[in-house]
Amino acid sequence: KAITAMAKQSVTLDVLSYHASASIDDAQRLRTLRIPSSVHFKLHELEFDDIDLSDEDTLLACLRMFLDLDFVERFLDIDTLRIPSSVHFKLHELDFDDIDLSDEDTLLACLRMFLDLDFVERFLIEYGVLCRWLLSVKKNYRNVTYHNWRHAFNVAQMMFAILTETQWWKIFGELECLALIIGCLCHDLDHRGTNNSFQIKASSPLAQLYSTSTMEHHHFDQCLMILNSPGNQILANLSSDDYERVVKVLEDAILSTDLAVYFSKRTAFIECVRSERSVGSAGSVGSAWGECGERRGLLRAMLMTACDLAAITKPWPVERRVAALVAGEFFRQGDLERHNLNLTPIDIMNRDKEDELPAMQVKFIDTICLPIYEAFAVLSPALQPLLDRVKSNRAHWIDLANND
Ligand code: 5BB
Ligand code: ZN
Repeated sequence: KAITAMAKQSVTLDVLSYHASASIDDAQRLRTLRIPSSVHFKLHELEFDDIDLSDEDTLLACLRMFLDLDFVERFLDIDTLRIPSSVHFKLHELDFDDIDLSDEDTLLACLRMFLDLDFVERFLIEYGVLCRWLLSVKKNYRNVTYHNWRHAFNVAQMMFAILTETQWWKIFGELECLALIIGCLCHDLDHRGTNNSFQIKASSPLAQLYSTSTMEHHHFDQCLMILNSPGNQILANLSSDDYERVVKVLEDAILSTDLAVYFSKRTAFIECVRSERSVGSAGSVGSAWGECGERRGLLRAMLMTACDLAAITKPWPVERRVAALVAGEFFRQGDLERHNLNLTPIDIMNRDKEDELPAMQVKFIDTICLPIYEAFAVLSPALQPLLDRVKSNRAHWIDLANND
């Protein structure tokens, strides 16, 4: 018996001795390397040859496969990183551009917004939960050309900049500000790069579920789903009254990003702006906007649209770049309509009408953008630069429209 036991043990030891464990240092070094794309490594090619790859390359190529198959989360360590200041990220600036930020930077910048608006302390948000929630939100955006995580991040940054530069955060209070920032980050969750009318034409399951504001209802659903997921519950420590209030404001905010909702509220909003003149540059809570729940609701809805469309207020090189992304997504929907639905796409989604893009932007500015930024410039002098840049971009698009 004793001999059998000893034999067994030695077999076990023998087997174990063949397990080599990598050094922590090697793993740490691998972590710091940039992982080239699958195209760089030719990982998709059947006639792939490893001969030119170093051993380290083969490890990086394996990491690339895990990442591209969505098996791993790259940023699991963000809760251990130092968060640079809002000044470092230029988060207060209305002409902010995300182009030089890495994906990790965008996550850190979001953490910075939550910290600076005092949400973490005020609502007792567990830091690890906040980090996981942000990662989940980012992961639930798709790889479409415009309605992706970068768009959501830019919309949230614009909300942060407006709330802080106008001091309107004092009008809304922490609860509504929290709902607005969460709303911006979540407002296009799981966007497929196709609009509401496409869902209806394709009789997609989403259109069968929601006949109006189809995508926006879905974005809100996705938002609630993440907020309720284990380990992601950033609202867990709110009282049930506060929780319900945040979710209601959040629903309003996300549904307000439907252009149809914007048109239905705009007239009333502009009428309020005319009669009131000024929110008060210090955002005095005694003003009609602070005290009247209905007006505050209108202002929140218009803020969502102003932030959603803010690419049109950016310096010309940024606006030009983003407009190309919007056009790319529209054209892709047009292609889908042609090939999958056998329809002729409308001009804005028709690749053959690419030349008319500048004229379309002018129409977009005149009918949708100018009225809202004009009203905002009346409400706060701090927002005048938004209006000025819309006008200057309009002149650029007019130029392009005439030069062909
Ligand atoms: C906008 C409303 N849509 C239902 C039909 C098309 N119009 S549009 O004629 O004003 C128009 C807008 C036409 C072309 C456009 O882009 C061509 C590149 C745009 C446009 N839309 N241009 C932009 O720079 C941006 Br940003 C956008 C916004 C795209 C997202 C639409 C959802 C808005 C939710 C508030
Ligand atoms: Zn959007």
